Amino acid sequence: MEKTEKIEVIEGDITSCKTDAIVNAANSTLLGGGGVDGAIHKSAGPKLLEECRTLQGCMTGEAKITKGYNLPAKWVIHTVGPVWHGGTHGEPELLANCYKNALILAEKYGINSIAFPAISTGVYAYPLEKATRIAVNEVKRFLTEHELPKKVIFVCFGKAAYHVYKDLAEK
Ligand code: AR6
Repeated sequence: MEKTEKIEVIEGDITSCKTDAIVNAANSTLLGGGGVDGAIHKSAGPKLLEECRTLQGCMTGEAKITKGYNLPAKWVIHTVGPVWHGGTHGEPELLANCYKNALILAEKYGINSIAFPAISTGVYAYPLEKATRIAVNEVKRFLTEHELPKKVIFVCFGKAAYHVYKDLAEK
């Protein structure tokens, strides 16, 4: 399969994705927060927080995996995106690491399908188009070099993000 066929862009709420795994844009405590993190914890139920408490946090750019509990997804891969400080503080490399490390974990767990939110583009203020270019490049690169995951879905929260992703992912 061509790598572009393995990528899909949809508009929606990641908590309803029926992929094997969904990715959470968490903070370094892994103990919940607002945005997509809050939505994932709310849908997964309190057992997710209980498991997260055992993980001892996560560094920016790294990723950790938990079960999905009440979510349709079997797994949640938590990653911590960089806070945008103008782009000269290692933000692009750290954001690329989020995608790469989440995909490495997915492959390790035999995950066929995975859904990503637009990591760092909410509370962490990473400019959407810059972040999307990194997301798309990292995912395409990984899919070219690895068998798993077989399918990656970019879940966009709102029309604006959807159009940016569509434009860049289909290039
Ligand atoms: N489904 C898909 N995407 C969503 C959803 C959803 N249900 N809700 C929001 N988004 P953010 P960050 C989009 O702020 O910038 C948390 O408090 C949103 O529109 O969730 O990485 C954490 O605990 C945006 O495009 O994450 C951290 O403290 C994208 O998800 C901090 O926010 C990411 O926005 C992380 O900030």
